[in-house]
Amino acid sequence: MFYLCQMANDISPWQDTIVAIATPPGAGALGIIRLSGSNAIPIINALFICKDLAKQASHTLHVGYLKEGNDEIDEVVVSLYKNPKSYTGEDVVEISSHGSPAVLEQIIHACIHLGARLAKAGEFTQRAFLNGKMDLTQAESVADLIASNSRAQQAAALHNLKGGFKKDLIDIREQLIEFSALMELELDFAEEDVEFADRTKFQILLSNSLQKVNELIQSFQLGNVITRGIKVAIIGKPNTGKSTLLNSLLNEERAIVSPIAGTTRDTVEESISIKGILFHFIDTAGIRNHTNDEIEQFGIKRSLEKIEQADVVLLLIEPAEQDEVLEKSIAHKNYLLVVNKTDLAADLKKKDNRIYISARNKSGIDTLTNALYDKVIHQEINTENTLITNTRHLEHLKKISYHLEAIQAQMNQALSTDLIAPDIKLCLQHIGELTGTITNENVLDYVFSKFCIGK
Ligand SMILES: Nc1nc2c(ncn2[C@@H]2O[C@H](COP(=O)(O)OP(=O)(O)OP(=O)(O)O)[C@@H](O)[C@H]2O)c(=O)[nH]1
Ligand SMILES: [Mg+2]
Repeated sequence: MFYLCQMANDISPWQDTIVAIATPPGAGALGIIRLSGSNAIPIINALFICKDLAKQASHTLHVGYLKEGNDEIDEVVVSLYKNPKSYTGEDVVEISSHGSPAVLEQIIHACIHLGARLAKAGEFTQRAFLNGKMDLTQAESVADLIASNSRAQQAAALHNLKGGFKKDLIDIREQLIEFSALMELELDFAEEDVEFADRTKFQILLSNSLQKVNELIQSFQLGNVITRGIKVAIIGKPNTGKSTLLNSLLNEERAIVSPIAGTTRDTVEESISIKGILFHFIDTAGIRNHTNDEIEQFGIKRSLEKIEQADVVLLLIEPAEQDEVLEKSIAHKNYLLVVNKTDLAADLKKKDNRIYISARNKSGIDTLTNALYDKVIHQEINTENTLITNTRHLEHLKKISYHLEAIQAQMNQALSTDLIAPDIKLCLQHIGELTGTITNENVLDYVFSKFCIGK
């Protein structure tokens, strides 16, 4: 056992062997433990009693028993991935055991006794990045994909995992390098007093890059909405059917409904996915001017706060009613006027810009959710394009855009090319920081701290 620890001390810090449970905490049908590093195979081999795993080919599965000393641990399946063809680029072993926390813990302890150490959050992916298996944008997308809880978020993360954003950055970088090459050419001839009158090629390269960068910056608006989800406050006077609407949207009896005005006291929040986007609905206490009930007053105060926090407000009214006071109070917000209880109004004269539903009978709910979606999503979501969802990316892109504009301004003033060089260098530096070719420990700590253990 000792020689394994000894070996671990002799190698560089990111080559020591790490181990972690890759499946979520709690009991499950299966649990997966992952090992990565130069001792991954010797460690599993010391525990696996059925065959010599060191002699097995990469990308093979092996069924057998794990045993530490005289203690049998479990019957498992071991997957072997030999470097460099593995997730991290190192030797990787995945142990699928029965998903008992006790079994998983025993395997982890056995691996640690044999010289492995517990992995830090994101350390497997960090190694994949450091070993050149992926660039930093792809590594970040792994965490995004794991955290995604809507179809749109998942699609945006998967696009980047497949290298979508990376490719955009490579294209921009290539254009800038071509631009620099043209510039150098001009500089080389400068002493000979040759004037490069035609700078159209420069302009095209520059405006293409700038357009692409600005498109990416603009995509953050949608990307951010997709990541955060959309907060929708359901408001109205007491008894208009707000809680009934929440229940209809969720298809379950989540909030208490009653004919007594002032039923909802505290806000109730639940999320649903509409066309792949997550909407967070907030059922609020009905708002009325005169109530002596102290708890109801608190509820009303909270409703008013929720209105301010919401991205969209649904104002519920009854068919025979206007609610000019409340409508005025939300005029500064993005809102929809919703007429509920249409089942009670026989010959209703429908007005434009209102949505008619019966929350109790679940009619008009699709029209409402479609209108809600259109209210916040103004463009077609195209999974072929990169969506910027990450503020680290946004900040670098804004700086690239700034320097590209500076270059453009200098070109327009026909300034000498050597004045432009520093801005190009800065653009390339920001691209390098995005992809991770230029990086430092702080950036890596920031990026990988967002991961879960075992990934
Ligand atoms: N006929 C009819 N009744 C409805 C409809 N929606 C809700 N109601 C009834 O209206 C009453 C009030 O509904 P709630 O959902 O509790 O109303 P609320 O707006 O949450 O009320 P507060 O929480 O008191 O502000 C209940 O008796 C519901 O069954 C509807 O579409 N049609
Ligand atoms: Mg209610």
